[in-house]
Amino acid sequence: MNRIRGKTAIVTGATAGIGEACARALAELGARVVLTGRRSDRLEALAGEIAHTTGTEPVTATFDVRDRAAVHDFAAGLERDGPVPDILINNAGLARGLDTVQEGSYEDWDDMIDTNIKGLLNMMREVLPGMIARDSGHVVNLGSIAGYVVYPQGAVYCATKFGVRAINQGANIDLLGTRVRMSSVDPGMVETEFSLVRFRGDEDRARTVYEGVDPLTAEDIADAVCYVLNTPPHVNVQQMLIMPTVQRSPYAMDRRPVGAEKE
Ligand code: NDP
Ligand code: 8X3
Repeated sequence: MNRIRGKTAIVTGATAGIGEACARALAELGARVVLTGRRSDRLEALAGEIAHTTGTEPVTATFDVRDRAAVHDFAAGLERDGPVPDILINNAGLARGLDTVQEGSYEDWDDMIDTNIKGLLNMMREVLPGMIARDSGHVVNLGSIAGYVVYPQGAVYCATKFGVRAINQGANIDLLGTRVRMSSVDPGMVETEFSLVRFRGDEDRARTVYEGVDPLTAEDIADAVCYVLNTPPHVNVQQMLIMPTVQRSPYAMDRRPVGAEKE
């Protein structure tokens, strides 16, 4: 059964990786997607592709989730003029650097905390009231294994994902008495632009993260997000942890010589 067809789904961070894959998967299931991110050229290209392949009519909106006024204008515009959102995929996020706390960069900390925690909250704060008023809606937050286990030089990124898990739990309690659902999909290693962003465009360093392993793909996570969204209205998957088979924890990775990772 397809419970996604005909719904309107906002996807933050739709210009790359998991968000882009979620947007494609949701549109293929017949959702109208509202694509958001900061890179408008990528949003327009994806909207054109989705319109062509699915016959749906994507909407695009270029803004930074850290910009509260922009998030407010975006959400208020949808409530006023449509399409009114049924689904929010709260995905925009990033890691910056790998550093000890004693040597970390204030700029990197601000990027991560302001995007992954405050940006995610900004979206919830602006989108949830309409869902609550309609007594219907579903928010899917992108957490991480980094929200369960801290790894060396990852304290601040991990703190943001521990924060996402706390916000997801707390907001679920706050939503008691409504029929608005809230889920967290929490992946281990997914090969996207994530490491390229973490290492500020250093392609060689980013590549080594995925060398000799068979990581998750953005499409694997989009599948999980669609599963969570497609459950019946009385089911609320509150959290889902998904790891690559070769990664049982940030500390347990089956890394093989390059070329030997696939069966
Ligand atoms: P990508 O770098 O491939 O995509 C990140 C997306 O977030 C981009 O579309 C980017 O768009 C958007 N984004 C970043 N900052 C902002 C901002 N300030 N305002 C609006 N959009 C923003 O990474 P992933 O797809 O891998 O990451 C998506 C989510 O999944 C993140 O929350 C990440 O923490 C989480 N995650 C990733 C894992 C991985 O191993 N890759 C594992 C577990 C969780 P633009 O730059 O155009 O604004
Ligand atoms: C991204 C996965 O392990 O790099 O959240 O933190 S990890």
